[in-house]
Amino acid sequence: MPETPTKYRFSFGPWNISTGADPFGPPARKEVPFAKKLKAYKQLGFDAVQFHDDDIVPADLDWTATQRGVAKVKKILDGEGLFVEIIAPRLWEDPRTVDGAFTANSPAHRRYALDRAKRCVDIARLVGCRNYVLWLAREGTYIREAKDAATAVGRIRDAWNLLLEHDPEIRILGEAKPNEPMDQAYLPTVGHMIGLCYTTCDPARSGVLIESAHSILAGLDPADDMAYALWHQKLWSVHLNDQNGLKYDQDKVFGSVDLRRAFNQVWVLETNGYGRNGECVGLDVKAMRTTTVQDSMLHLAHSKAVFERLVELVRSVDMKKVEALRAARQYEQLEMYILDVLTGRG
Ligand code: XUL
Ligand code: MN
Repeated sequence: MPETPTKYRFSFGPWNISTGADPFGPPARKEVPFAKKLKAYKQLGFDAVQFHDDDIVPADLDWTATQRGVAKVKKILDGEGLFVEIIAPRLWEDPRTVDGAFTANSPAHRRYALDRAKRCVDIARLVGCRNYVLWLAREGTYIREAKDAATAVGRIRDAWNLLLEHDPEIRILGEAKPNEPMDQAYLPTVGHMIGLCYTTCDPARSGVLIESAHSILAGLDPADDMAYALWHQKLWSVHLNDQNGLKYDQDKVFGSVDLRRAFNQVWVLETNGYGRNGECVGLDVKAMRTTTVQDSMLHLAHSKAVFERLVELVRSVDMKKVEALRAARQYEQLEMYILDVLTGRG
């Protein structure tokens, strides 16, 4: 356990304040204007913003207009006292990424993806952000025979290298997700991502962002995934949220489905010093479709509050007692002790 308590810093992305649209229905609330979203960060007690490239400026602007657009947003951020924690190229909406981005079968479409990804590195530099996230949304297949999977993995690694070479200061964080939108992703788990990191031209600048729901969708425990990445010193950001079983990606309030699973994530982060090298606690959560626009930021405030309460609980754990129970292999008693902690009797 760290000697002086970690002062956690929190982040989220503007997409986390949404209209409630889903694949079966149009927006259910009015769009909150961008400037109002940026104003909300400090009001909600957050420190940093997570962006996609086109959250900042439209993807089709020329470089001069891009620089101008980025400078405008940077000025607002500076005025609000916010910094950019991560930036990610949105490589899944353009018609040229329908068949994947780096792994598309069309060479022209792969070129588009590489150019757009490089431009996003340049935007990261302009906003003073070193953390570049690759969520490889469409790098997978609907049918296995559509692509050669080995070639696809190589293409992802080549793109990763190209980005590292494009800017000697950028760090790339792979965000693994096993499915959705694809049936099957080429790099479905944190383990796959970390394996790839070691094959890049600069493993020291190659790491991961772990999203709780993505680990759960892969049938894995997010706390164990986090521990694995922490051991490799490659956990550079997180997207905390919750997920009720193996279904569509839900992005529920952190801890709202399984409080003990959330407690274990906080335990692993806290006891391994996460946040002490500037890492943020990112939240990738979505308000329910039924939520009104007035309440459309509560899920962020609630997720942060749950995290902070769980930090308090983790800090209250009597580690001597835990160690004694571990040594005596008294796991029944250990489990009850944890349940006591979680139910306010620890
Ligand atoms: C998708 C997801 C994305 C990434 C950022 O499931 O989590 O929002 O976090 O591109
Ligand atoms: Mn995410």
